[in-house]
Amino acid sequence: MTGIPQTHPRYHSLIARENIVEGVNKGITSIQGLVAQGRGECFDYLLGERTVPSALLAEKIASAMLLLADRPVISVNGNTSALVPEKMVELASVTGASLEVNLFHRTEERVSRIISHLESFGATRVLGARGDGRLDLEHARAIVDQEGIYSADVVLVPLEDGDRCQKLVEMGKTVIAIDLNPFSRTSKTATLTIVDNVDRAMVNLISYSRQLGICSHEELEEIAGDFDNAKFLREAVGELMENLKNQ
Ligand code: PTJ
Repeated sequence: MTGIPQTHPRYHSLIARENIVEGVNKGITSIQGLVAQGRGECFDYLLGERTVPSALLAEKIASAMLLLADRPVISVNGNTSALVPEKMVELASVTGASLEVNLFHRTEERVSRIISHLESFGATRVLGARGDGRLDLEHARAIVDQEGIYSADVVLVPLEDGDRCQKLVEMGKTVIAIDLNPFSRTSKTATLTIVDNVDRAMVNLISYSRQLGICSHEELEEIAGDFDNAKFLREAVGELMENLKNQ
């Protein structure tokens, strides 16, 4: 790992890069994951590398949705397991969600490495190795666990591909996406999209889930009840354009 001083103005971004590269070296992140991270970095730069107000509100709503769910699942891929392993384990614990490894570039070896990696951060049970359920898709993201994503009512999908997001929505599930690209098919298809860096989004989701943990069912329903995903996306694009104009 390259020694990055904490005083470096681009410290967080550079550490994320180091973590992704380390993920590839450990065999948990795909090589393609490096490209995906680069695209994310670009959108983050354009958004000013901050959580915009509409994303913060989406994070609050998403936390209420996870707390309200009967069978919430957090979908884990090679990028998120390198970037935010500890935070995903914590969010699962705070919300009572299951963690399930689901990969686009799936190999059984990578699934089992990611499971061990999450366990090293305190996860007690990570789904995804069984793969006894199928979504109607022609790529490996179709392979899911019956007791996990297949039967989930709410699925959190950070850094997703549009196909599976659409399929999960068609199956009647509530899909919460985290995607820095407000133009992506995933962002447009999800029930609720958080246009934020997964690293910042996870911190806010954990914090809101802790705060809202004391709320009644009715109070949570009020928070999660009324939103317009297209408006959140328009607001993210507006922030991006404003940022560009002010350069
Ligand atoms: O580990 P696997 O095999 O499941 O593969 C995972 C990747 C991410 C490689 C795969 O799902 C993929 O190719 O994803 P895409 O289609 O590149 O989509 C990833 C989306 O996440 C893009 O819209 C990026 O802008 C966005 N993104 C990338 N990095 C971040 C991000 N969003 C939030 N935080 C990030 N750090």
